Amino acid sequence: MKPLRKVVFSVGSNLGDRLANLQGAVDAIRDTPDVIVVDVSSVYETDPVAMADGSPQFLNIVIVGESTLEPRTLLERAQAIEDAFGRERPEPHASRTLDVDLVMVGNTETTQADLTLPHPRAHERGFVLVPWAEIDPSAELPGHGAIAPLLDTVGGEGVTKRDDLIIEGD
Ligand code: PH2
Ligand code: MG
Ligand code: MG
Repeated sequence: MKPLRKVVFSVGSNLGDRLANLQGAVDAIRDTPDVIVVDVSSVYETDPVAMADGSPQFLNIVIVGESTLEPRTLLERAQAIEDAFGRERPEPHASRTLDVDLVMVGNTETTQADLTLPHPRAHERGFVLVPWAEIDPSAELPGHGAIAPLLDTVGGEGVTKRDDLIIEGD
């Protein structure tokens, strides 16, 4: 039996129909064999971090699931979902229709050219920690410990819950 690992995705969009793009990502992750979606956060409107001045606001969510898939397979799936939603990659910090990032996969700690786990900046990003803490307050990020004190340090500034924007369930 392959191990069932916890997997956490951070999903963001700041181009096009942002809510539809997030909904599409949730649906596509739910449709992935050997991935179980356990919980999806509320939708948050977030100030762009480390992007060009004047970049549009993001919508962000966090998805917590379980999977027997290897981290690399999950990465490939995430990139295929981005591509399906018209993601273009003109430069690293360009605005994007859809960004699907792997935040953590079980206790995997790895640094490869195209895959670092846990995600190297998740622990310092309010747009990851706020939605994640909403659905999984006792979560721990491998190498960083509990997310609650990380969130206390980072704070929730620039991260606003949008109760009017609903991601549909299965
Ligand atoms: N993603 C980035 C860079 N900056 N800012 C916000 N608010 N939300 C994101 O998802 C985001 C970002 C790189 O992927
Ligand atoms: Mg990202
Ligand atoms: Mg990404």
